[in-house]
Amino acid sequence: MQNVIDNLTYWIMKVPEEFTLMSELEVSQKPLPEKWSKKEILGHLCDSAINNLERFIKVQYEKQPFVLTPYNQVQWVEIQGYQDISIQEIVNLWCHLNKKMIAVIARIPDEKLQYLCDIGDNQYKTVEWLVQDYLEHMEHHLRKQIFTEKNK
Ligand code: NI
Repeated sequence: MQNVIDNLTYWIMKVPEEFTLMSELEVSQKPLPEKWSKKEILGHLCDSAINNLERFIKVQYEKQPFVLTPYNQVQWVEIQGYQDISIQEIVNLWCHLNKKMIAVIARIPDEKLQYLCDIGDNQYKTVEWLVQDYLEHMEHHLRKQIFTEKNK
């Protein structure tokens, strides 16, 4: 899990730094009316942290295999109105949530990393896999949609 913690630590330093280089206009622009702006993508990453924090906590005490309940990502972004919140506020929220995420991940005992979760469609994954997947999902959005070549 140390690699996940190291990478999250890196991004907690990097994300605020990169966003200070972008204008409010740039972070609010939607490529298409139905596509997320950079603000909304970072908001989506806050939602991912909120939902995964709950999972990484519950999986440690609930009956196995823990069943993951999906959440409607589009509705979460829309209902919370990330587009109308300042980028500074979203960056702060994202940083705090990921610091909390590091604290939770760091405390998962080794044996619990092997607990199984039901991710639907008769597929079962370990907690370790889910934690890794949390980071990969985050990095995918950051690299492909937020910090494209220009900002890298
Ligand atoms: Ni996503």
